[in-house]
Amino acid sequence: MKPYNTNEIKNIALIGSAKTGKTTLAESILFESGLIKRRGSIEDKNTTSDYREIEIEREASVFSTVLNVEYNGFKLNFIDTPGIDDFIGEVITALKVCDTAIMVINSQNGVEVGTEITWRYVTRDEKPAVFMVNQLEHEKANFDDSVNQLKQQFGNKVIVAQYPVNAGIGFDSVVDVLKLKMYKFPVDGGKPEISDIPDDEKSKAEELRNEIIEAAAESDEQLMETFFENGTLTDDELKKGIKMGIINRTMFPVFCGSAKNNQGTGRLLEFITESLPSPDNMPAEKTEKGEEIKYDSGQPPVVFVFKTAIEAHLGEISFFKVFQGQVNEAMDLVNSDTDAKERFSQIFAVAGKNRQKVEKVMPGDLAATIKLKNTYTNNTLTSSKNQGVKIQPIQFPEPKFRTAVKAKSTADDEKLMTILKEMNSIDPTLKYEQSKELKQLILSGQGEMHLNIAKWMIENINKIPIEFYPPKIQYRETITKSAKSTYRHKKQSGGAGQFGEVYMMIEPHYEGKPDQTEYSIRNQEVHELPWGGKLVFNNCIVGGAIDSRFMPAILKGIMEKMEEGPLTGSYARDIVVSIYDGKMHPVDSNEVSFKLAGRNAFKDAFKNAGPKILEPIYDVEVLVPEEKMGDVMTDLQGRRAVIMGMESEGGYQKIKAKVPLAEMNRYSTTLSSITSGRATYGMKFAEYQQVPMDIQEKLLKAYEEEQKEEE
Ligand SMILES: Nc1nc2c(ncn2[C@@H]2O[C@H](COP(=O)(O)OP(=O)(O)OP(=O)(O)O)[C@@H](O)[C@H]2O)c(=O)[nH]1
Ligand SMILES: [Mg+2]
Repeated sequence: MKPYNTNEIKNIALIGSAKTGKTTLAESILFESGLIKRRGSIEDKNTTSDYREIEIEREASVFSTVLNVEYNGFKLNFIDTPGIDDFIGEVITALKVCDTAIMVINSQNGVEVGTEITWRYVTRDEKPAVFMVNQLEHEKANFDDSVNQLKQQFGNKVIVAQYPVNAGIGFDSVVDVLKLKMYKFPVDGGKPEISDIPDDEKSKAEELRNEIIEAAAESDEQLMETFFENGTLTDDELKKGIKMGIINRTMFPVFCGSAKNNQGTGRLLEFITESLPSPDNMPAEKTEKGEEIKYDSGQPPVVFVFKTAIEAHLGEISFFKVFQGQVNEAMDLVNSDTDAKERFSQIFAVAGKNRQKVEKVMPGDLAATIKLKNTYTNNTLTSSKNQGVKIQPIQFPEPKFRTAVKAKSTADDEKLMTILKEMNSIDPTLKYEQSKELKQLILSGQGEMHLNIAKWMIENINKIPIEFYPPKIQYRETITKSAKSTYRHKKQSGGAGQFGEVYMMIEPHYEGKPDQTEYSIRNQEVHELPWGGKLVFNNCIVGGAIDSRFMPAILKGIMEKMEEGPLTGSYARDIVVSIYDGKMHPVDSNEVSFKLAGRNAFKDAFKNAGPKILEPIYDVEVLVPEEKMGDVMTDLQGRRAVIMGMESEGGYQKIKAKVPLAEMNRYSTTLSSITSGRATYGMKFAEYQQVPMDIQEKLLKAYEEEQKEEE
């Protein structure tokens, strides 16, 4: 394939709710542009985009797929993204490197929660967008309802560029408001018959055309003047206005058709080449330092890896966007993040599993290379002249579903870790952590389906049987009142003895707490604990009752017990310890003795200081359609949630709540089942709070049982 210049390139993300027809539309696009000779379908499990085993099995997209086509002298790069909320990371990635989003709408359902969710990222990233109202040949298709919902949800910038004349069974015609023509498609799609608009559609078409002309005029002052002078715009002026309106996001045009029957795809492609922005029409990408990188082909290369994947018979493949300079085959670049030297030995233009070799990639274009040694998603590669430049990384969402995982056979443990590492480099929203605290391997991601699909791949592709089991909660322990204790450690068993005695007072710590005044503090150390919270350690010894060289040993003993809290073995936090007296033995006192005395004194005092178990609380935000709100609230209340607020957002309610992590188990699944998949949520760690008394009792009992079992 020949290299395309920046102004001959369009990068487009196909996004939308699940099963709206993105992959089917992509298939029609590939067909229309001549890249494939036969259109595959989801049902026949042979689309270009959903070609991975898991996608064929599930008949749904799981990964995003980069697809490029050449059309009317342009190179169009599409990224077909999965619609299921669990794979939102793929949408976020696609929007990072694309200049326009095509939001596919299923005309049977109009705006769906997936539309809403993905739109939030379109807004966040300030991307131009076009709507494609799909599935118009379906008996339940309702174009007008869909458009009304789009306008209601996203405002009057949503503007009709095409509408169907006969949506539903037998659909074959649309009126194109821009061309002021009717397009009549053959039943199985392809080249339309273009004719004048029938008389009974004329007034509607003209009304809509006036709307679009006005919107186009508003995108530019000069056009506005022309419009006022002449009362209309010429075709060229209209085109210019639409392009500007799209770039400035003052206009979101609506197209329509049937991806399944390839009705409307050709005209959509034509519109893309005429009116969607090229990379250099859009604001420049920024580096981590905030400097602009402007698609300049004369500068040394800056290349951003936005996706990595493993392909059968090929190994690791890295997808990249050139933000500056030209990238040639066999070029050596340096990774700004890992310092690795990498050779782009072969470069490909990719369309799903099809690859074409290219020799040169110009700025703004997307391509792929293989066999990079030490380069991952979000890395920037540069020539040595540009060394150190890093493109702002893709911001992935926090995980919201977790499970503990283990290999069924311990012999596979190490292999499992390697696989998880590889999976994380392909999908950064899939995270894993060997938790020292919980003694579990924790896998987390965007939902139960996300993790189940990971499990499927580990078991079916890597052939390692694994097991999911309930993850433990990172409880903490603390105290609620002050208490004192003394502990004497004494051992006399021939030879050198051991002796250390410690008098200790402990109190709860909180920010701004005044120091205790009962004993004067000679020295204070504030320790930030690695697991959160603090330990304040006061030396209040007078008259040398304990030599100061033993203080670190006492502290060490306390720390040991804090690491394995006295109640349930969880980490303890937010405690002030004052050592106010003690005794030494001239011969037998040593560090070990004081460590043990400190540890046991702490344990005793802790038990009398109103000890409490703390649990992690998360800020949870649920986005739910109005009519499902009651059910979601009832469910949340059953999860000990404290509702912090509610606001409406379009036709949705946003519920903000604080919910204990222990109650969020399988939330994505429950939420999905009580709302028929129409809600979504996000969660983020907020704080630790005391658990209610009854739950504390239960946890203490469970710990006791566990200890007994271990004995
Ligand atoms: N009737 C009708 N069905 C369609 C059309 N486009 C897609 N479908 C069907 O809708 C289902 C989902 O199509 P996909 O192309 O996989 O939709 P998607 O948006 O890529 O789905 P995900 O990637 O899973 O989010 C399949 O059964 C398709 O055959 C259409 O224009 N009309
Ligand atoms: Mg798909």
